[in-house]
Amino acid sequence: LLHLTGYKAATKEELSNFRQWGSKTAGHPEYGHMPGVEVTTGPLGQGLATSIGFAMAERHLAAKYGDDLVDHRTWVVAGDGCLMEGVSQEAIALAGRYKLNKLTVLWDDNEITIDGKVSLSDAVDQKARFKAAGWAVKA
Ligand SMILES: Cc1ncc(C[n+]2csc(CCOP(=O)(O)OP(=O)(O)O)c2C)c(N)n1
Ligand SMILES: [Mg+2]
Repeated sequence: LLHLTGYKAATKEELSNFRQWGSKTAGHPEYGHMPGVEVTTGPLGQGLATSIGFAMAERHLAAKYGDDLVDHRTWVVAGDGCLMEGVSQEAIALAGRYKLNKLTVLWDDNEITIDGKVSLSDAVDQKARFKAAGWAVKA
């Protein structure tokens, strides 16, 4: 995605070095090595929870300093595994409670995780979960 959205450091060469020692395309990227990687994560679900913190901070700063100074959106690309982690439920509920409508989660519903098909271990209706927490859901 960084390559496709024009980040110059995310070259094709770096993509073919995915998960190689010393490359900028680590399996678990860390903040400070590649432009566009904005947090160090690793544990599934933590990135989603952090994004809700980003969106809360945006609303807080806009309320304090005005929309003409602070007015941006927060975008998340979340995988099946991110949504399978318990921490995602708390984060989703909090975002719904505060109506963080400048936060958008794109769910990569590719039905696969590291273990194989998602259906091996999970049959949750993810869209219903978000709806239940007060989110606008588009399929
Ligand atoms: C809390 C936690 N448990 C386990 C892992 C190990 N792990 C890394 S990727 C992955 C599966 C990811 O699947 P998905 O989110 O659907 O991503 P996809 O492979 O479809 O891109 C797992 C279980 C992890 N990173 N964090
Ligand atoms: Mg997946």
